[in-house]
Formats: sequence, structure tokens, C-alpha cells
Amino acid sequence: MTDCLFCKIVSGDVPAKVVRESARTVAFRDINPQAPTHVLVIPRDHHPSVADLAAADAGLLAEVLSEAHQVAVDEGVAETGYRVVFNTGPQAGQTVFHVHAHVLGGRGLNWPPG
Ligand code: DGP
Repeated sequence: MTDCLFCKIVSGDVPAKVVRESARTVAFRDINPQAPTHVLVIPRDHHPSVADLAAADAGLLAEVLSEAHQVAVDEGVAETGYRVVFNTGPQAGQTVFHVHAHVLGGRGLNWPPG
């Protein structure tokens, strides 16, 4: 999609601090980190939300989750604990409508989230 911020990160038109890539996914640091580790994992293909991705390509969703875990391993937070979050829809705080998994770690994380 020409009008999508994260599609522009995939294409390289918008710069990002990429930490990990696969044939079908890209992982990059969040511009406004909420924890010492805050990385976003996205599919290269455009899907607006995790619900859309689950319906269109469950295998790609599984790959996004696998990459999220590998990010946690690479960042050294897999042992202590980390959180994977898909904000889905405006009331949940989704602001970018290209599905992304937030990988958060490196500090204690409260529950329930705000
Ligand atoms: P969400 O609110 O769940 O849709 O998360 C969107 C995230 O995207 C938010 O944590 C901030 C991040 N973000 C927004 N614009 C940019 C950008 O241009 N670059 C990077 N790296 N992250 C961005």
C-alpha cells in the first residue's frame, strides 16, 4: 500500500532501526520505546490487523510470532520474560493499520495493562 507507514519501512522509503529480517517479515525498533526492549515485528505484506492476517495467512502469522520470540532471544530477554502484544482496533490503541507485534521486555511489566 502506497499510503502505509510500515509498508514504507519495508520498502526502505522510511528509515528504521532494523534488528532482524526474514523473507516475509521485518523487525525494527519502536520509535517511542515503552521498555528497554521494544521491537515491532511486521509481515512485509500489508494486512491491517492481526485479525485480517489470521484470516488471510495463518502461516505468516505464525512466522511473525516465531520472529517475535527470536527477537526476545537476540535481545537477551527471553529468559527473564517478555510480552508480545497486538493492539487491534482504535479502542485497543492501534494507531498504525499494518499489523505489528510489539515485543516488550527488559523491565517488569504490569498486569493488567493500561
Ligand atoms: P500501535 O499503537 O499498536 O498501532 O503501535 C504503533 C507503534 O508504531 C507505536 O508504538 C509507535 C510506532 N511508530 C509509529 N511511527 C513509527 C515510525 O515512523 N518508526 C518506527 N520505528 N516506529 C513508529
